[in-house]
Amino acid sequence: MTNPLYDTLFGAHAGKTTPFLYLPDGSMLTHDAFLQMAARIAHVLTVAGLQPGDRLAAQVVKSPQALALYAACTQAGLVFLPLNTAYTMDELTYFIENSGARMVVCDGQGAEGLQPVADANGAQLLTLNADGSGSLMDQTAGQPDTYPTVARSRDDLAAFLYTSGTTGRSKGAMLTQENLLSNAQTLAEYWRFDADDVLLNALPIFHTHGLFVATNVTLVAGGAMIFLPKFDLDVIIDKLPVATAMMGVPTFYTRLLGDDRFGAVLVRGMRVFISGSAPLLAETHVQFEARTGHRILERYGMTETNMNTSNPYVGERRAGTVGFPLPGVELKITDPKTGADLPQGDIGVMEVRGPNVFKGYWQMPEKTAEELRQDGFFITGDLGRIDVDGYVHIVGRNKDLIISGGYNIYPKEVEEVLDDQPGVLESAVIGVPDADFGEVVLGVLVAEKEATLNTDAILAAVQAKLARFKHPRRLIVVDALPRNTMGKVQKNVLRERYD
Ligand code: MCA
Ligand code: AMP
Repeated sequence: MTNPLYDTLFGAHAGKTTPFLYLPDGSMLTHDAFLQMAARIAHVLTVAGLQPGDRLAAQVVKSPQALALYAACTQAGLVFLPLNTAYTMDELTYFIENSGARMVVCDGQGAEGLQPVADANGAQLLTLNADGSGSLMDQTAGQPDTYPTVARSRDDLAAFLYTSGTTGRSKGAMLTQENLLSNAQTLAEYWRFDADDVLLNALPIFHTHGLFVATNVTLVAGGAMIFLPKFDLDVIIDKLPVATAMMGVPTFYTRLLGDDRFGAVLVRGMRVFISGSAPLLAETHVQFEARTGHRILERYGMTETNMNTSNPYVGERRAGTVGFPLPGVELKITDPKTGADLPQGDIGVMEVRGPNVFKGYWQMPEKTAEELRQDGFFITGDLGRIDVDGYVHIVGRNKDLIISGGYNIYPKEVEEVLDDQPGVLESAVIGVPDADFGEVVLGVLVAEKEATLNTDAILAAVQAKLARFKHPRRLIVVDALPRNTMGKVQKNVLRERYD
């Protein structure tokens, strides 16, 4: 194979007039029409002078064209860097600078703001709007609808995904062709995907879940997707009867359960519902089965590793667990302090090794060394245990992380912005339970002596800096933060207090 990822996901479907994308307006795009669109985009990128290995940063609304941009990057040997559409200019500036992207593709509305950032970094800028218009697609006019696929090896980089950390700035997780391909093939087989599947995909395609799990698995199997720009309950209810599979974060499933129209009749044609990115409450699992007769299949993954474990397709899908390590993936539980292996049943840090584990963080060798051991085990920072039957249970986190509606928020990043505001002495950011998002962000502030804090002004300042999903839903001013004898802020005490 000249380009394993492209050849398997995309090239294998050349010439097929089978459905690939069912779109909200009722239209359908075949595999072949999609590949032709991708080839034309690949020509535009090549004409622009991009070379294999160059990074292309894309902050675009989910659309067939946006997905074809991913296919085009794969075919042209470029490293695809998708970015959350909620990111602010501050956040984007960092990602573009840090990645050394040579091309930025963004919505027309954001172009004016991003052009100077692109210029300052020597990157070109093209636009792609939600409706598929913009300078990128304008330039595809007249381009050939086939493209000579650029040769790549399994070890070459295919994508960068930025992930925040408990300290410092976001890190670019470098994912190889092998990481993405091996995982997609394993999952397609494990979850029994085939060419007859129609996957309801309402997830964003700028993160692992919607792109490297939902989309890649469908592509490996040669199936189709109902490709929705976002989770809209009415649209999902309308489309469920023609789908065979769905993937979502727990919020998708709790929202469905909150609607009386949702029940067994609607999902008669469904084969499997898969959940991940955040803990699915055992209660949701039980309610879902009672309502539909389906047991949700929960799996566990990370940006750095793609998917690590999954409940079985055949066999018991155990509520409150994330199932077994996937074929080819090793998972062990270690002592958080010493790194030593712990006996079966003990709680410790989960470490994983396999072809799915990333290559390291872009230009951050120290951070890579802290989390990726020499022997190939990646320290996930999730706390878990393995029960007597081999099921993995995630029991908590050894990292300060909030997961809200499937999006990760590192408190440190929000605290840094809060601490910078006038009159703020210090802050602590925690996640508090929320019926819809699982957790939402809460900020606790301490004022400097004699200062009176204007929480509205502080929230407005946060807005300019951070994506909406990271904003505290509430700010509380206290006299002092609870600390232990070592002086460390006791976030557990705050969580109990504001539960
Ligand atoms: C939207 N808002 C949020 C979130 N989403 N706030 C906190 N957390 C969120 N996740 C904001 C909106 O901007 C809006 O702000 C307000 O909350 C209400 O929005 P709403 O209309 O209810 O939200 P929505 O547009 O319906 O979106 C909710 C959603 C969406 C459908 C749950 O967030 C979503 O698709 N999440 C999936 C994320 C995902 O794919 N994660 C996978 C990462 P305002 O007040 O201004 O109106 S990959 C991963 O984690 C690993 C690898 C894995 O294992 O998969
Ligand atoms: P990210 O770094 O955005 O890819 O998020 C990865 C994190 O999401 C993991 O380290 C876990 O903490 C969490 N996660 C993913 N899937 C699950 C799951 N099924 N149950 C609990 N947590 C999960």
